[in-house]
Amino acid sequence: MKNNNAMPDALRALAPFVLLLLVFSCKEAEKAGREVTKPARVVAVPDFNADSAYSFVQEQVDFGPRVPNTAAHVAAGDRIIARLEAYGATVKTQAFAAVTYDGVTLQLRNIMASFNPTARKRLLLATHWDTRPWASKDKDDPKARFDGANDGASGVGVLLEIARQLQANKPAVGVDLLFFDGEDWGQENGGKPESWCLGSQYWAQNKGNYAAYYGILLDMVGAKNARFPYEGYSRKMARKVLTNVWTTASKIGYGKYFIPRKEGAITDDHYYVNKMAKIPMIDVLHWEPEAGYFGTWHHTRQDNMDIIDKNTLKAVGQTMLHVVYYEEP
Ligand code: AHN
Ligand code: ZN
Repeated sequence: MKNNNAMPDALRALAPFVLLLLVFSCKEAEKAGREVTKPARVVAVPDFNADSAYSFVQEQVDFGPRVPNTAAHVAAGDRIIARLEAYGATVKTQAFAAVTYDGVTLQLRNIMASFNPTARKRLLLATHWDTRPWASKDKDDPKARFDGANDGASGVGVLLEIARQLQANKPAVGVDLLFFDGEDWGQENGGKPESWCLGSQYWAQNKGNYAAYYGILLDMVGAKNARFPYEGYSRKMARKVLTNVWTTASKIGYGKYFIPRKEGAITDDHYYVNKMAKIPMIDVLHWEPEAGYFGTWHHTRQDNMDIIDKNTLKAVGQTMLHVVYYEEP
């Protein structure tokens, strides 16, 4: 019979032994505790552009303080919506009125941008976009307006740059970016915690059938030498999310920012998303206990572009992209 097989007869005779040897070495590897089954999943993660994020922070600040019921607030909100639409998101605006602890009725808007809107498994990234109406911790002028470059604009800048990246590279999961309004008109010094976070409280009670696998809140994520600890509610209500984000940050070289230190609980937008909307959400929150919880610039006129550092924006933004693109559908 003519041999039309590419494999020479001698090799063919050896084949069963080669197979045996393979099976044997796999068994040996297994015994030795080596991984023989699943190779590590490798995913291409887009490069977060900190210059771009910085320009979005600057753009928000340039509108002036985004204090509810002012023209700057309306214009800055319109710009967020316009950018999200330009990046191909499905944008929904939730307009509502809310009364502050000191009796002012505010016209507010929560803004939600959906990417990959038909995907069942969804991640929710959030921040607040309003500015506190007074620099209440400013020694010289506690009634003054202030820029809110970190407190407000930094989270907006990071999320808008993430939006730009989401348009360029479709992620495996759905991603929703949520911009809360009315976070910062709250009562300081042991006042009512519910006086803060008016936008997230409204959203959590009026979100319809919206659901997400988990969420991450960004609050004051642009200051030089920022440190983000394990915030108390995040630990209690979304521990697995916290572990995933902090492990990811340290794996890609940002462990200096995302520090493994337990700190107390802060009533922030994530609290209402956890409690009322039942979505596990952590808070990536700037913390400086030596400076009295938040930084010395917090709720003062020092919260301006001078304290914003592109390295911090990069650390936060790149960690978020890594978490998003590594999530399996
Ligand atoms: C409290 O101070 C209790 N919550 C508000 C957190 C905050 C204010 N984040 C930014 N500004
Ligand atoms: Zn604030």
